[in-house]
Amino acid sequence: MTGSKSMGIKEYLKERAALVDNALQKVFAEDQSAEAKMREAMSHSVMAGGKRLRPILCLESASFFDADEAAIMPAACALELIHNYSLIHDDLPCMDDSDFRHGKPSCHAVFGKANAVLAGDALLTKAFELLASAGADGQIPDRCRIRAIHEVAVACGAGGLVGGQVLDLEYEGKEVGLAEVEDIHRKKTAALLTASVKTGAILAAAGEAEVERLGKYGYSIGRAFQIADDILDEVGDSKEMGKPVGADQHKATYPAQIGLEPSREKAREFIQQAHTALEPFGDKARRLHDLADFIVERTV
Ligand code: GRG
Repeated sequence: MTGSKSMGIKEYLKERAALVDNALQKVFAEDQSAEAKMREAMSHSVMAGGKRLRPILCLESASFFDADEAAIMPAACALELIHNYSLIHDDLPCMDDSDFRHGKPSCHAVFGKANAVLAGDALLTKAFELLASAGADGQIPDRCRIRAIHEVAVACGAGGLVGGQVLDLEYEGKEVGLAEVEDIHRKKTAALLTASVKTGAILAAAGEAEVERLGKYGYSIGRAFQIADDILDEVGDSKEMGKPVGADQHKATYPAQIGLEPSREKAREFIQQAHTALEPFGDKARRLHDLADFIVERTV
């Protein structure tokens, strides 16, 4: 569980990310049936770094309902594997064509394109294996696990993450409006972040109204997160971020639509909505409040 309550958000995120890293290492170490090269390609990408925001959100929302963290952890890891599958595929030459991710050569640059496609496929599949195993020894009711699997599947599919990527590629270099940009953001980014927050609550057997409220929080931070990401692509430091900046110049982005300062204002509006969604949870939501603020203030 989280250490000192006085810890700042950056220390908290570092501590939680280390905990998730540990669990992810175990996932790969224990998967003896995985073909050796695939395991190497999968862990190369997943263990290369990253903020681990999706698992941290999942664990944090589960903690509102006194869930056993060990039972939730496989689901938290699953969300990070899905995120990494999407990054591996996004970096492929047929998509965003990027040779670097998290300051290291991307998966296809090391293992080749075909293995990178397969490593992404295997991570997505492994994620659902982990989700199906979370608390399956009786700690989590089957109905909660099935609902969580459904929630994540919908968020990842053609109406969510994959759909967002399709639009992102389709609109590249085209004149589109703000509505199209918002559609990309909802699907490509907010869907998985929303599902991450909801999954923790669902597995912890939270009530419907609480799940929905946390979903609103996840959606709002997801929208703010992608606007912040668009802004960082214009003004961020590529060394600090571990990936090239300016890569979105031909993309449909918020700053391209409305300019930098109005984009910052819009992100702050979403963060305010996130804070409002958390109000009924009182003190126990402190970390999620801090996380929301971190999302618009981050530099990586
Ligand atoms: C290929 C199905 C498929 C989807 C690709 C993830 C993605 C969709 C594209 C990558 C580029 C991008 C801007 C995605 C939006 C989501 C996002 C901002 C991802 C980066 O998330 P962070 O900052 O990642 O949480 P790390 O792991 O670096 O902390």
